[in-house]
Amino acid sequence: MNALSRLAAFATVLGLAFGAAALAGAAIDPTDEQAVVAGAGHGGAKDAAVAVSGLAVSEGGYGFEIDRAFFTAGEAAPFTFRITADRGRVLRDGYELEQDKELHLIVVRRDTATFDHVHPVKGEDGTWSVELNLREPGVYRAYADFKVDGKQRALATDLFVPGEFRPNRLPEPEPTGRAVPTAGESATELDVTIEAPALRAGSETPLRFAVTRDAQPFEQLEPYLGAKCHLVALREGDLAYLHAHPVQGGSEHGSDDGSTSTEAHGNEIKFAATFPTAGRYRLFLQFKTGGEVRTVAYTVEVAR
Ligand SMILES: [Cu+2]
Repeated sequence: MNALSRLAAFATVLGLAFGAAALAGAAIDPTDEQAVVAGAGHGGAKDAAVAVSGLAVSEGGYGFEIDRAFFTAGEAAPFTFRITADRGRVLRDGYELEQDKELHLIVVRRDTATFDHVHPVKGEDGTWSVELNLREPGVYRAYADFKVDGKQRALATDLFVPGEFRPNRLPEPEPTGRAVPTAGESATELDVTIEAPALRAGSETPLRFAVTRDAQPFEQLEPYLGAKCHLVALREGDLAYLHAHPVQGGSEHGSDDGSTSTEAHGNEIKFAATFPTAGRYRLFLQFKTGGEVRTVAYTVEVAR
């Protein structure tokens, strides 16, 4: 772990919280290793209820209406859907940008063996469309992650790919993962080590990731979705959803926004995470290098 502490890198500090655990107005010192999200209502109160999201197709007056739930394994096909608001009115406007996008679509097979993160295009009538290619048979969870009225929401539904489903077991926790290119083949093998000491339910904990190539710090990280990286965590059992919200220290004062000068080139990525309950979670970290998005997956264990 000394290697980690030696990495002199400014890092984008992000807050990770389930749905309603708003991070607005958070104050972060990006140079503080113990940086936590202040003013977010956690206050170190372990028993504070943390709302979860990603469990419902309709919530808080908003709905996720899909045009198809069945796909053929390995065949790219259009996926269209709408977000509805009060009394079924299709929501066309009012989406707030979150990590540079009005809506993020995450599709994960229910055993968490696959992970896709795409950005559908919105038509004038409010219909979102994107091409999906679900490669293997199984049941998938699709999350529409968007922000309206200042509140982050993740509505979710199941998608089905007929065929012989061979579910994978959730991998055991491992500190280092291989960063796999999302598309195409890359000759550069990158490893990403997670340092997540003493994760406890309901308490905010720093998570640190360090990117290396051949055991040397790898610093050629490019901005991805307006931040240094993107992180999603799913709870084992019900696939409740956490989406990382970048919390960029001092940006209001014109200092580091995580995407300029030397600050963007450190090989370390930091988050502050609050997991609502004890148990295992699957984390999907994404970052960009050489114009290519890479995904690393981890299993973490959260104690009571
Ligand atoms: Cu996205």
